[in-house]
Amino acid sequence: MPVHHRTCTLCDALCRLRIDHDDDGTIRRVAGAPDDPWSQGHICPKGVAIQDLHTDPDRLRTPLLRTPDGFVPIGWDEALARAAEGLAAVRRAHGRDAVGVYIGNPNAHHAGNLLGVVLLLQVLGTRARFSAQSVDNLPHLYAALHVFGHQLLFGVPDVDRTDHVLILGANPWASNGGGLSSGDVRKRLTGVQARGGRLVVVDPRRTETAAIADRHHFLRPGTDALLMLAMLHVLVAEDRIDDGPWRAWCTGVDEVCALARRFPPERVADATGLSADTIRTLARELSDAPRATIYARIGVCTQRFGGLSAWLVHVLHAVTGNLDREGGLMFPRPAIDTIALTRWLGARGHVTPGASRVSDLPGFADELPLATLADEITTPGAGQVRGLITLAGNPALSAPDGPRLQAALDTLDFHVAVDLYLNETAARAHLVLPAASPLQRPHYPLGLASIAVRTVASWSEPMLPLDGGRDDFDILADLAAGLAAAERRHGWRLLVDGVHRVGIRRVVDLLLRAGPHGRWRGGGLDLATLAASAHTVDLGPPEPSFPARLATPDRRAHLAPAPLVADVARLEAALDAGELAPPLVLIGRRDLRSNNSWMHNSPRLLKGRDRCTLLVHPDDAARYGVVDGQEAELASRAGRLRVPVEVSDTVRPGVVSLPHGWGHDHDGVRLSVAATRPGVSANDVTDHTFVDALTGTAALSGLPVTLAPV
Ligand SMILES: Nc1nc2c(c(=O)[nH]1)N[C@H]1C(S)=C(S)[C@@H](COP(=O)(O)OP(=O)(O)OC[C@H]3O[C@@H](n4cnc5c(=O)[nH]c(N)nc54)[C@H](O)[C@@H]3O)O[C@H]1N2
Ligand SMILES: Nc1nc2c(c(=O)[nH]1)N[C@H]1C(S)=C(S)[C@@H](COP(=O)(O)OP(=O)(O)OC[C@H]3O[C@@H](n4cnc5c(=O)[nH]c(N)nc54)[C@H](O)[C@@H]3O)O[C@H]1N2
Ligand code: SF4
Ligand SMILES: [Mo]
Repeated sequence: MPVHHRTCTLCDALCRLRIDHDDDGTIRRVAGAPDDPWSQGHICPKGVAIQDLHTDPDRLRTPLLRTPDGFVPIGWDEALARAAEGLAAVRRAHGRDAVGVYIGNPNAHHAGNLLGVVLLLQVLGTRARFSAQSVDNLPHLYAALHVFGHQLLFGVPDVDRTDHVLILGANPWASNGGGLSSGDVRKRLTGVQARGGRLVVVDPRRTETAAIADRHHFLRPGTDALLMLAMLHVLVAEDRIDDGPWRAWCTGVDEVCALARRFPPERVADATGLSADTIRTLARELSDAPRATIYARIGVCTQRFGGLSAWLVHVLHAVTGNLDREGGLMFPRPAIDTIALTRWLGARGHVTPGASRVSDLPGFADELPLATLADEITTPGAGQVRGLITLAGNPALSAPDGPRLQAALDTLDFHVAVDLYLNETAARAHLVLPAASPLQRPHYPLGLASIAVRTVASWSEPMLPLDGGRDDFDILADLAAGLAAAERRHGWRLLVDGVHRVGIRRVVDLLLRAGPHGRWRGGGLDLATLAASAHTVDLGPPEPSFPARLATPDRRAHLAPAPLVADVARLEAALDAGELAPPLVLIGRRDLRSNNSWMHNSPRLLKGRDRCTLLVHPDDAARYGVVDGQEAELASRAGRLRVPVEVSDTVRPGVVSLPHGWGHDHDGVRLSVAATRPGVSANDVTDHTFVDALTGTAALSGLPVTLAPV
């Protein structure tokens, strides 16, 4: 039986899949690749369900045009011509910035999308750029820019060589290591324990990860920055600031240590919900461990003090001697060095105060916060967004205050969606362009290889022919070329067509050859060597690279950047005003069998118990009069929803937890399996005004809510 090997594109883990199939392409079995040096046979239920994704009758196989009688299938030539005309017409009438773009999460998983998006953005030249970043890891990018001089220098916890991992706001048992590409993340983390090291989880919920950790502490949501300032206080007070070589290339140590003196553990104990003793222990462990690291993910990002938290993670690594050191926070240099490449292209990142027309939030790296998209669409004036391209995204469910954004989307003059499905966002579009399934396209993990715990590279050929959809790279290049032609910008059209003809294969080959392990630099790597390998090519562990790779003008890591230091006053004001401890707050949760707002149309993933439930602590259930298994009403300033309650002491009292990405009961959506168990969207209650004001990231976690029986 023929066997096809490829790297899974469904999450950050980069598992190598082994797909057994018939000569006609009928899939017999999807499994992990046991001989793969990287993922070593690991696969999760989503990886297996890549087959369902491919064979799903609801997966779009033809472009769709909205008509008064609903969507009708049309051919690709007509679809692309209509897209170019429609976008150009909006720009003719209202100016260049009137067409906005939203770049969804799956784009980060495909080299073809990343390259295609760059082409399209160049031709669009619009200020109205939005992406999932501002509901995700923007605080990490913001902190990396300020501390290390480049938005992508945010580092990877070196879990393979450490003795101690503090996990803050991440649940790798469900999420397979978001921002920590590691194949089998569970094996790598339990490996720390097997070596005699320790895993400590600080999370408002006793997660699946917390269940296997050596210790878990229930933190009050949104107080990580306070916790880390108090930990720094302990390190300073107990004279534990490391005296290693990092001091030669770090500035601002004294300033940040002086700042921490304002935060003795006793001052933050009530707000964080952790005793002063616990905070001291957390600090001492980090300092005592020979090698230690902090793995901080979405729970520290999508909250009101995400920027501060991301920054303090770097500070704690530095002052314990764990920055850019084996077993600490490492800064990988992948086979295609995206950091060097983006630096060369001048894309280190920058903050643009006043970028938004409709709020005080800053822009970052030429993007506006997703929390402002609805207002950008509905607020009249120069630059009002009247046309939109949504690329591999579902902001109708993924953005804060979903109903508000849905209503705004419905007012657009022209909206093109590029997706695998007629999802809740595409169902509101005028034109829908179907992307190829993951098994129909070539793949190089351009984005994710730079957050991997080892230097890895892999190539995947398309396994199956196209069946009506097209590779995103081709769609994006054709959209860009079509718009350039419609606007008579012939130079751009030639350039886009040129890059399109070169193609993703040759671009990846050139970048590999020029990369740190490439043929042109004395290494052996090019596309041919990768393509000849059935498995992931493992190029070893990351190596220390500072100060040489620091991208600040003075080649120093800045531990006390002015905007972050200044933002501590906002945190202190919230602490003193008692704002950090509302009676009841909402947090999210992820499940192994779900992927943000998609993969819910896979029968094998959807089966089993209901996963879209609200976890409520028994004390809160009694207090608010809600009952296990019955519906309750969850409300916030922004909205309300009804959801079944699951009483559980795995959440902290005063905290309720609801997963996001559900709510598949919208009109016009074509997700027939998901519609049988639609669930509700957590973003029906999240609030577009509840944000990290420093970075513009939506605070999806820690949102004040009320709860009542139905
Ligand atoms: N309340 C709350 N909201 C959240 C979060 C949370 O924790 N809580 N998490 C946030 C985070 S971290 C993220 S990343 C965002 C995600 O937000 P989005 O990126 O907007 O949404 P996804 O749900 O990932 O939807 C991805 C869409 O892309 C389509 N797709 C998949 N693969 C491809 C492909 O190869 N090509 C194309 N063209 N389309 C494809 C899928 O069908 C799906 O419709 O949600 C955010 N929203
Ligand atoms: N199965 C599956 N895997 C996924 C995804 C998916 O939807 N499903 N999504 C992918 C994406 S886009 C991303 S970004 C990653 C995210 O990967 P993770 O960051 O691991 O995401 P979560 O599993 O949501 O874990 C976040 C944790 O933060 C906790 N938390 C909430 N608020 C706070 C807080 O204020 N402080 C602290 N310390 N903790 C808090 C939550 O209780 C939760 O346990 O996962 C990726 N992998
Ligand atoms: S863990 Fe992620 S990469 Fe691995 S099989 Fe599951 S979805 Fe795919
Ligand atoms: Mo994400």
